[in-house]
Formats: sequence, structure tokens, C-alpha cells
Amino acid sequence: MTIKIYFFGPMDRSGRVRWLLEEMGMAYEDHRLDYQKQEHKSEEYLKINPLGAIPAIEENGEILTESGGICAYLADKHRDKEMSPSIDSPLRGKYMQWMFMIPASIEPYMVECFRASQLPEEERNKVMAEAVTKFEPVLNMITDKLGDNEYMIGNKFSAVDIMLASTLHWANNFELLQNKPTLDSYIERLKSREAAVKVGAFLPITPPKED
Ligand SMILES: N[C@@H](CCC(=O)N[C@@H](CS)C(=O)NCC(=O)O)C(=O)O
Repeated sequence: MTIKIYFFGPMDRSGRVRWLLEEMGMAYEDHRLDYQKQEHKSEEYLKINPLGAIPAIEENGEILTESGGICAYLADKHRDKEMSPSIDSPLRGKYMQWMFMIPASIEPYMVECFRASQLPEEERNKVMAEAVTKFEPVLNMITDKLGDNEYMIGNKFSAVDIMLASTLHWANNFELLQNKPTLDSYIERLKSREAAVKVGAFLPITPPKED
């Protein structure tokens, strides 16, 4: 059955789910919520996600939320599409580490930068400069993991690359990826994937607009 995706626009966290489904050649149907009209806080949508956030998916009447959990679930459910290493693969541990680490320990820096971007200039520059310093070990860890490989896990494209690329694209938006040739070429490689182009995974990040 076709999976329904609740979202605001192409550049929100639903993009990860859409990109993964495209990579797997699976059907989905977009259900757009109007951010300006606060449709994600409507009584109807709060029944879908009581936290009033997107993405959420509906599959056979079952609702799932949390972009990382949705991607992990879909990749494992459709193992024949090879978007995750099998449970007994030696690569599984690192795969799980990164699937959790990206939303739990990397994404919060982006949220911090977003909040900083709303501050008056002087304060903003200070918070941003601190964010750049704090983000450096994260970028080093990613660069070390990649080494000479093209992809993060076993040098084979996986759901981790989708989660990470979407987060690094966000980081790029805040100019946090200065002088990082390994990461630049990683992003360029992912940008050229047919599924990423189709879903507009690397379009400029803009706030959700009114319909
Ligand atoms: N950890 C959640 C974060 C969900 C989230 O914050 N989504 C944003 C859009 S990308 C949202 O719905 N914001 C509206 C709000 O929280 O009011 C996930 O990865 O799905």
C-alpha cells in the first residue's frame, strides 16, 4: 500500500523519508500541511502526531513519526533494497550508531544555529562562532569515518548517507563546512544521485511558505 507522507515543503525533515523511498523505488503520496495556517497544530493533525511536528507517515493505517526512526524502519523492512546492513552484518553496529547519532547528537547543533540566526547581529555572531568551534569534532569524526570511502557504512550507500547528507546540507546553510574537501566531495557525490535530484534533496533551505 502507498505510504502517505505528512510534510510542509521539500526541505523539511520529510525529505529524508522521500529520498529513501525514491532510492528503494517505492510508491508514496505527499500530504502537505500549511505551516502558516498551523495545520500541524490542528486537532486533526495532533491525532496523527501529538507533538505537532512533521514528518509523519501512514502505512496500512499505522502512523509513524520521527524521521530517523521512519528511515531506519523502512530500510530494515525492505532489506532487499539494501539500504541497511543486515542485523548480523559486522557493519550493523556502526550503522546503528550513526542512525541514532545524527538526529540525537549532530542535529541539535543545527537547531542551535537556527535559533542563533534569529538573534540580533552581535549576539548572533558570537553564538555562531561558538557553534563552529563546537561542531569541529563532529566534522572530524565524519571525515575520519569516511576516510577514502565514498559512503559512510562499508563504502556502500545506505540510509545513514541520507540522514547525514540532509544534516550536512543544513550545516552548509550555516556555513559550518568551510575548508572541508572530503565533506564537499561526499555531498557532491550524493547530490548527483538520481533519487536525490528527483526529490530536490539539496534545494536551498528556505522557511516553509504559504500555499
Ligand atoms: N526529531 C523530529 C523533529 C521533527 C521536527 O521538528 N520537524 C519540524 C519540521 S522539519 C516541525 O515539524 N516543526 C514544527 C513545529 O515543531 O512546530 C524528526 O526528526 O522527525
